[in-house]
Amino acid sequence: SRVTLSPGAIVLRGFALPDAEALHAAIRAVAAQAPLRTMHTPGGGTLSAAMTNCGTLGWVTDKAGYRYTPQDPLSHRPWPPLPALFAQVATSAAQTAGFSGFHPNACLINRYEAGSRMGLHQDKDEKDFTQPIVSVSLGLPIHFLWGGLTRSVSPFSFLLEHGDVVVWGGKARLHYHGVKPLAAGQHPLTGSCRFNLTFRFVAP
Ligand code: MD3
Ligand code: FE
Repeated sequence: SRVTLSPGAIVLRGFALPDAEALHAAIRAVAAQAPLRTMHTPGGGTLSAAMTNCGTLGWVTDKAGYRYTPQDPLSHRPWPPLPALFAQVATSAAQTAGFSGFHPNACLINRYEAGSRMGLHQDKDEKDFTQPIVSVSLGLPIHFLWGGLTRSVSPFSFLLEHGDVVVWGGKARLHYHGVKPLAAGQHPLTGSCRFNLTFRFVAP
């Protein structure tokens, strides 16, 4: 099904289900080259989701701040290339949601374990906000929080499940969002975790 969450935010329920096993295998292959790791915020906090990247640019945070880098700071090597399947799924989801010509160059992989969460934030490190963001959920379900263009708008919660893809463009691109702590569980494909793939076009 194709549901509009708010103008510009289109939920494609189950869109990635046919590719879920292959996507999971590709995540493992990327993580074998660029391990999932815990990152730190400039303020001294620690993110509870483990992260890695593929594509020409990867999102990182540490004492120096949030940014996109061409190299993995752990290995000083380029991030692994975007698997062909990742690009296909992201481009076809964007097209289905009405955004043709989306060609992401960055994919952030988030791994949530029981208790991992992500506080309300905006994605604004990309510089180019004309392109949508595509997110793919795999594994355990999580309650996603969808706010407004300012922090003062109370978010509402929405369940994101295995195989769901959401395309966030236009007005939705700069909305505050986050996820509630992951509830413990077991998923046949991913075990005790949830993976989220976030595809972006980041201006070089
Ligand atoms: C709405 N990730 O990595 S996915 C992130 O579940 C992030 O891992 C969450 O927020 C996760 O930045 C949420 C859905 C999502 C991703 C990016 C967005 C929603 C978005 C960008 C703009 C608006
Ligand atoms: Fe985000």
